[in-house]
Amino acid sequence: MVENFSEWFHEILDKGNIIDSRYPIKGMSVWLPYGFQIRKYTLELLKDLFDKEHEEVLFPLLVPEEELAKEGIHVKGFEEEVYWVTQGGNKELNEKLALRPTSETAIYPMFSLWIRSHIDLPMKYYQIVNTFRYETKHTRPLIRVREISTFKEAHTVHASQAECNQQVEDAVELYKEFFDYLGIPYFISKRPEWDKFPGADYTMAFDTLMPDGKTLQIGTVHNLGQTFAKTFDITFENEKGAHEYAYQSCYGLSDRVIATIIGVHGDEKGLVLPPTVSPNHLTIIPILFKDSKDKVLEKCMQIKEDLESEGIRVYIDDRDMRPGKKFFDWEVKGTPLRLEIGPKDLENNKTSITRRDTLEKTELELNDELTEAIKAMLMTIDIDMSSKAFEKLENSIAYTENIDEIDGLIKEGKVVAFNWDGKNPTGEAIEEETGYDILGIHKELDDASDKLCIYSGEKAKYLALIAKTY
Ligand code: PR8
Repeated sequence: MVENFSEWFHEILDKGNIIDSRYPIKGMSVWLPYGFQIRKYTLELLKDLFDKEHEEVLFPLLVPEEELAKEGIHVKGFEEEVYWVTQGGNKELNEKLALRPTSETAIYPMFSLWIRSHIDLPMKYYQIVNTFRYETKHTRPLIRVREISTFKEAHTVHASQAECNQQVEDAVELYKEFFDYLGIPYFISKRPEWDKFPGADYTMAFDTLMPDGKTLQIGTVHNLGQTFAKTFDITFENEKGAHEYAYQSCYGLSDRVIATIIGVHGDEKGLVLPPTVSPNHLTIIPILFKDSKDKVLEKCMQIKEDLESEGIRVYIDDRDMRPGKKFFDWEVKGTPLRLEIGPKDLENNKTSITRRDTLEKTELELNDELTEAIKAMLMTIDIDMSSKAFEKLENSIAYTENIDEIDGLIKEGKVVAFNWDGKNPTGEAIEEETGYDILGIHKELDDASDKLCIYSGEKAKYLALIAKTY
């Protein structure tokens, strides 16, 4: 799998019934039923987190050229990636309309109309929409797409810089919680100046490590300061009656979340889904013979009902196919638990259950304790999958004080931590010399630290990370 992650990934998307990327527009794919369910459960998790403090809204897909062009740095960052609508039927439009690459320029003119007083603040909205980016880098299903079909974007407005800074920290915590539910490990770093979101004061990014040793940016939180408020005239009357520009943050996740669930947890047999987002927690495979079929199916139904009453998602696979083929199919689809039950099991009052993550098979008694035993197994799977993934990520960090070692370490699949003076020219020179990307600042170094920058030899301010990135 590591040798050819890309091939493995495409095969899983197909065999796992996740998406079909043969749609005849580059960078755009079709969600298939099983994939759509994983997407649905992932969204439910995120919405539960968002709904505690945010409100959901829905903005139009099209943005007038005039609005998109307003924020100079922002538009510069996206100009090469915008799809334009220029015609309505046969008629040329008076004004070009952009397919949103992200929604700042759609949302903020409306914020300007809605926000009047400090009483209206903070305002915390989110939407789950598709966005379009004409990516020029090599496109890959879910990872780098031109239609981001599941863009989860939050936009907040605040009355003070301090509150806005706090929101950025809270959003980082919210994303941590989200990724923790999925057992997806991450590095959090403050992106270097040259890699921050166009128009932001600074960007905090989540990256994970994919099996091919490349890091993938899986979420970003941007502190926008007052830049957009000044451009879009988002002002409010403060408690003293004076008018001030508001402070803003925004943060986003994409289809990459699903790519990461697949990549981080999968193995050579296929998907390994965390119970939190698996369409079925348990798949029952009845071993059916003519004379005992009804009895076995009746038992399966009873187990299903018992488990469902406890919130466990159960699917009985009674398709007319060999059990071996079904085992294989559910291994590819990554169902966390597979339970087999046939006439002999009924006689012995036993059943066997297999964990997808470890492939371990256990015998369980068919009694009143079955539901509890399965619940406990699901919890264990959740914890084990997460610790395994986090451990792998932690072990992937290597530290060096010698710039010449970076290439070798990254080729071994490592993410490299190094000391940096924090200066832009030094950072850019390090990227140039090594050919890799600086993820950003991982930790600030203590003032008393005597560490020196790996490139300039001057006093280092930060421990930074560098990696081969997607
Ligand atoms: C914003 N505005 O837009 P961001 N394919 C898949 N995933 C992608 C792609 C792509 N082509 N491009 C970006 N992502 C802000 C925040 C509203 C919300 C993913 O931020 O441009 C990346 O994981 O940083 C990225 O972190 C996230 O979307 C948000 O995009």
